[in-house]
Amino acid sequence: MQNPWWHRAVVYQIYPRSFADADGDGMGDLRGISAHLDHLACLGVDVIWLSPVYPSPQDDNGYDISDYQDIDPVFGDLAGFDELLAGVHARGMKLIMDLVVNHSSDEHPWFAESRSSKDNPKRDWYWWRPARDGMEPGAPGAEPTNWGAAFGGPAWEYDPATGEYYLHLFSRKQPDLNWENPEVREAVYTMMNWWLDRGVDGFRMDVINYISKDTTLPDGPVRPGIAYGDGSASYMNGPRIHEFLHEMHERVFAGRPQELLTVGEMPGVTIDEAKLFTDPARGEVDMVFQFDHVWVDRGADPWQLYPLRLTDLKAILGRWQAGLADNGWNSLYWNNHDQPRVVSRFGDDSPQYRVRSAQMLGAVLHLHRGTPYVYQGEELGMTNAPFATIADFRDIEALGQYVQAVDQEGRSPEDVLTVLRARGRDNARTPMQWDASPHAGFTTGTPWLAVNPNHTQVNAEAAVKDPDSVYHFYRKLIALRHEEPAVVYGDFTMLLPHDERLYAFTRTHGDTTLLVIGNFTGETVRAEIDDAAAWEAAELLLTNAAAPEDLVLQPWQAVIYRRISR
Ligand code: TEU
Repeated sequence: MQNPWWHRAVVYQIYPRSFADADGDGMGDLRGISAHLDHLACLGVDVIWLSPVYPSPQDDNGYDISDYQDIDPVFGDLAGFDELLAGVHARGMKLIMDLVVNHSSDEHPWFAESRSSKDNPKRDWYWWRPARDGMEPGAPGAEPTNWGAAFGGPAWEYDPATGEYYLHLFSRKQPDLNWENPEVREAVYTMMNWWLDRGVDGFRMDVINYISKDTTLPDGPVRPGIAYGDGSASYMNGPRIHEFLHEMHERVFAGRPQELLTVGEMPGVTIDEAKLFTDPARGEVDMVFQFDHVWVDRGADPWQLYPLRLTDLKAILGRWQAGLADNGWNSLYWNNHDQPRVVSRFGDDSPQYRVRSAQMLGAVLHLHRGTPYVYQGEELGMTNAPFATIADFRDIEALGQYVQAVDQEGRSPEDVLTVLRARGRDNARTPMQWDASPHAGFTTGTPWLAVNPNHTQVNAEAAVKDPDSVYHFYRKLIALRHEEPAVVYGDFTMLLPHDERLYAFTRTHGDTTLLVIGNFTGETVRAEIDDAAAWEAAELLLTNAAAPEDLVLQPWQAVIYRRISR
């Protein structure tokens, strides 16, 4: 277990609904993915993570699963899945599935049984509770706790059939599974083993640090201006979380001969917790997705935009690098299907600097220690979308939060829209831009979410032809990780922690040291670092503009130097 293969790997996330539509219904599908595997093989990624493709009412775009062991007809069928898996393996890549087991769909047969009566054997597979003491079931405010749900409204839904409430931390169509019940855990492990036996190479585990809850379910604190309490202290990294993940590891992963990958998505995970989750000796998960750096520009008021402070971003990522330096492992990401596009968020998506700032952001991320994740379209420098009104959004989170903020909390629709435009998840979900044709080569039909009009400029066909594109720069970053051990194993040292303009660090492995500097501004900036002269004379491995003189970086330039000491 000294140096697992995934230390050297780069993962590419596909959001199937928005990747490629082979049958013209306006939604991506498995055959569409199969047709584009060479795009990924040429990029050089090692692993594909597939967001959910299971049967689902699609309330939360597939994160509400009604059958864990099949494929939604919208995406294809199991035969098409096996074909895709074979195509991935034939190209020397691996494929990991999304595991969504904090909750199921309310249309899953388990939940149908559970809600059918109080004495159904599966009643206890979900979190059922009576109304608050002394209150009329179903009356306003009678919910068992004051918690709000992630997508607006209360976290409890009243079910008149049995007069009780069920817990849903996300939408009312995503009831939380009760992991206290050993039958639930058993059913999940059986399902996971079924997929591994089919040949998949691991799992990305959705909000997996929410599965253990404080069973007393206390009320949470209420922030000013917010309609509901925050229950997260009762379910983020709950009391039995390490026990459950270790049990899962034993029952599913331990002793399998394949090279597998597990990554736990963990909003609110701390460095100390992550050390435990990713300590190989504990047998829990290989790595976690932490959220600190994507919450860097959030503040006290959820409906206000806070600008990026580069010093904060560096402090956060620097702490994670240091925290997992000796044991455990980081995952590295700017983007996924829940985050706005990074070039619009931390870079400059204007025509002048879009390509260069996207490349700089890629260089800074990929040169950290950890396993980088590329989200579809990031390798093209895809940008946020020009949403005009709330009617342009499709995401249940955007729509639900809009209603709560405007109708219940009295926010101005314009303020809420301003934040949704900048931060909304649909920014990541506009269709993949393959070419300059009317729907960007994504579909011959009507796309479920409008294609970004900039696809006439920003698309894969153009990027692959242009040696200076974001695509080819990402290809070089990925190749560099595969070739240079210092990228994988080098010790990380942050430089210039107080500088608001430059992100600079070194990576040292044996006698090799890499220097990485990214200019996070539209101005030329000189890097004031120790032994600048020596670095100036060192080998420039990669940059996205002319080689600097005197370490003066052009707007949004990134440089990666290498020195070998003898
Ligand atoms: O997301 C978990 C999560 O915490 C989200 O609430 C996310 O942080 C937020 O939407 C950002 O604005 C996972 C999935 O990635 C997401 O797509 C699902 O909607 C969610 O779980 C429920 O399954």
